[in-house]
Amino acid sequence: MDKQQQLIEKVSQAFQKSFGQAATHIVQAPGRVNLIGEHTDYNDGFVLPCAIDYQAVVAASRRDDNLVRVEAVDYGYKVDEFSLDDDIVFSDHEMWVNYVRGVVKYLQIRGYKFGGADISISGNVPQGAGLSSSAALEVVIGQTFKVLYDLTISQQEIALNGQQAENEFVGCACGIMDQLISAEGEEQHALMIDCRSLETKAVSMPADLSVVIINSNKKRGLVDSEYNTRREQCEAAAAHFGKQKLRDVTFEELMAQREALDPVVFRRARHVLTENQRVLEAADALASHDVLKLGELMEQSHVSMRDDFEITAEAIDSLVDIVKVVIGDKGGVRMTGGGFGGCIVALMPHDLVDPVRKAVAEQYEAKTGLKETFYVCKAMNGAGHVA
Ligand code: GAF
Repeated sequence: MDKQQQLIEKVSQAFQKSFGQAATHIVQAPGRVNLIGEHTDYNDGFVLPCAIDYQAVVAASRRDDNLVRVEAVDYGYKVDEFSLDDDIVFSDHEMWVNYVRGVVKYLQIRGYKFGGADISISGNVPQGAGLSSSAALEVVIGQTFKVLYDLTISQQEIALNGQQAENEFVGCACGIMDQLISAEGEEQHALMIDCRSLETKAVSMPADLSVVIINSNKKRGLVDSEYNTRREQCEAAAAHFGKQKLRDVTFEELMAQREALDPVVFRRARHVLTENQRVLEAADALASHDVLKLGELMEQSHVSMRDDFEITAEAIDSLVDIVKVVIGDKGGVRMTGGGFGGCIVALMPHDLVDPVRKAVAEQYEAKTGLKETFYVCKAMNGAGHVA
């Protein structure tokens, strides 16, 4: 039984047991890995993520009343219950319920009309690893109400609604990348997303390359505060040029103002502007199967995150170095996600997966005292109705 099938079995059985009948709908939303384009989304820039075959899966049925009952299979089958007729409020006790409540609340605020639901949810997106388990949860809940009540909501609006829930209800100032790729991903493709227009371009993933994700298992401390500080520094850089977003500042303009800018703010802006350019080039390199170029761009991206944006960590840098030695110029490797720990992503020919696995197993723990987790992924479809 594959991973998705196992999740479907799990939520179907839990639903049957808790709600006394079979669920009418099974819905999934994936996590994501970002190939390149970090901290560019909230600067209205470009990103190149793909949805992965680790996902949140829901079993659900409509109810005749306005109650929403949500069972978290992975949190000891705890149930959250709220009414659509009441003000939906933040819970200080259980964090997971806020992603659900927030999504439902903003669907209502956006004017969608729907009734209650019974929902069992489970997932296998590693949590706190920078692979967007929260976005998968937000998107799967939006998608569930869409299919249960035939809502005329687009995939893009499901993503925007999830982001709004995270920004305004949960209180994390994330950009749109994670929710959008979870809602709109395409099998065997990465999506180049223009985070200003929200236009996407599917870029085929070369069939001869494996997508490897390695979790450093370095705890991501201070993520929210550091993330917000980076956002503020980017906004300060844009404001220096009288602009709202760094997307509207050219590299030449930035370089001309180097002395006038605070040196840290300058480096943050340099990361964002050069990273945007790398995303555009990486999308072309991926499409034309120019692995050498892709590898160079991923390496430059990592260096820029390490030195200019300062969001990597020693453990992450050493993981990247170990992998780079094995894959040489046959692929690419970099940290992926928000940073300060979490995962690296590597693209490599299939026959290098085992040598990379072996090198990391032999060297990473010895160097850092941490034990990695290794995933070989496939690019998969975004949120949808499974059965
Ligand atoms: C996190 C955020 F949620 C995204 O919006 C994005 O900014 C990313 O960090 C960094 O690229 O995943």
